[in-house]
Amino acid sequence: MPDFDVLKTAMKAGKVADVRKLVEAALAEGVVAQDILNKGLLEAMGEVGQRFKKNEVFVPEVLVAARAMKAGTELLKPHLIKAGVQAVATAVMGTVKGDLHDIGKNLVIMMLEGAGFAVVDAGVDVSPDRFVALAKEHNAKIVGLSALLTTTMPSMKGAVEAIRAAGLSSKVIIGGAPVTQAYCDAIGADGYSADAASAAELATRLIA
Ligand code: B1M
Repeated sequence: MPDFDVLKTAMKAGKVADVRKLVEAALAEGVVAQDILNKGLLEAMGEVGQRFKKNEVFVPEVLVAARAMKAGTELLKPHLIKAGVQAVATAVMGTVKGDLHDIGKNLVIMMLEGAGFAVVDAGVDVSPDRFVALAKEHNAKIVGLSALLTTTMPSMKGAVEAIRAAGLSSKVIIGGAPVTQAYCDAIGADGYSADAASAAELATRLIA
């Protein structure tokens, strides 16, 4: 039985080399890749997300933990594919048209991945049509829109309308510093969250 606490501690501290070594050792011991993912990496990311929400850790700590998680999941990926392990769902995530801010979007992606989603990163300056095309192509259950400028928020409305007009069943979630629940209600999006960890919880609730 591997010590998942040691792996979780290394991941939360962002120790990439240690995470790689521990994941490799667990695989060599015959531990199932999904257990390493669920009981080690995803649990650790969940704890980081909760602490981030409570302002106990900040963006740099989340970024280093996410980098360590990525190092671990890269080693697990071939084993998970072989075992036929599926992501909980696919999410398309991007920053809306005219907006180049991507730090918050990237944090949301990390938290979604930490919650078991396969995430298609649409990047920044993403038009409503592009969101529709990606959501269709990847059969996305969630489309996440981020905006940091009051001037780009209207593009969220455009994206929601385009997704509805295309007849897609994807749930649209929105966030970013100027975005509010009232704005979410006004444009008919499916959910708003104020931070990255809550965005992952919201997405999980919406696909349940
Ligand atoms: Co810009 N910028 N910026 N900027 N920038 C702001 C946003 C601003 C508030 C600064 C200010 O004036 N005080 C202001 C916006 C004013 C407004 O509209 N109300 C502003 C401006 C005006 C501009 C330019 C127009 C400046 C200019 O050129 N005159 C220009 C616009 C460029 C463009 O986008 N077209 C611009 C450019 C830039 C840089 C390129 C220099 C750089 C971006 C670098 C990058 O992202 N790669 C930048 C930065 C860094 C900022 C500040 C300083 C920091 C933003 C950030 O990354 N925060 C910002 C001022 C500030 O906030 N102090 C500012 C950290 C990040 C983790 O937070 O993105 O809010 P945030 O994400 C949070 C939540 O909002 C939430 O989760 C995250 C964490 O938990 N969240 C979601 C985000 N997306 C979500 C989606 C969800 C759910 C939650 O569901 C899908």
